[in-house]
Amino acid sequence: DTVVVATKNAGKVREFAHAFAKLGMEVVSMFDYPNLPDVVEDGRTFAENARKKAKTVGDALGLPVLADDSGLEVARLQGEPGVYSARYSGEGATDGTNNAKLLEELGKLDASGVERFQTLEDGTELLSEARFVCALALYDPKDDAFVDSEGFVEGDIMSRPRGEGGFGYDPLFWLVSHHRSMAELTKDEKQAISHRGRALARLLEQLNNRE
Ligand code: ITT
Repeated sequence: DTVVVATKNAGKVREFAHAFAKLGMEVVSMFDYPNLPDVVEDGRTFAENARKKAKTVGDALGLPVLADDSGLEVARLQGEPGVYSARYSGEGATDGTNNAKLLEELGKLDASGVERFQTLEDGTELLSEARFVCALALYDPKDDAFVDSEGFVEGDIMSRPRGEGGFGYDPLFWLVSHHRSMAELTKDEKQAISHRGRALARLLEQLNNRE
């Protein structure tokens, strides 16, 4: 069995491939369908954007499609970068430039005299509470119907990166529960607690309840 995931993000592809392999399913992504129309992600919410991506690709392929819209909401930045997480540092953004931008923005706050709220034993400072959000939409063009789900994980933004795993903002995302950054977790550990892992579990639950 094959699941089409409407994403061009290699980190997401790895995580979905890992999760679906446990269910005996393979993942194909937009890397396998390079000629599909680009999706304009102009929704105001993660859920809206996830539906948009799933529908655009699902209608183009005539197949059921799963889409993921996700991002980081930082408390002391009033929820930024939010739905703009992928492009936080502008055109040509990479994980590296986005992480640098995040530390720059939090650094501006510190300069205005706001105290950092915690320091780890290695000297890393925790700069703000934050959460990752993931909205999933499964779209079936046959009946023009969606199944939606959402997942969240709470953590703190670190003053410097730690770990080589995951992608995106993971090296700056501290998990009190694990006393490690998200990038220091194994794939299974990340799937068990992450916004994406939780959203996927809820989506599968809904699908199972329908049968
Ligand atoms: P697609 O739209 O092609 O799926 P994208 O990277 O543009 O890929 P989003 O618009 O959903 O996807 O942006 C999500 C961004 O949020 C992503 O680029 C990361 O910067 C961040 N992000 C999402 N999930 C993450 C995770 O598990 N760990 C770290 N950062 C994550």
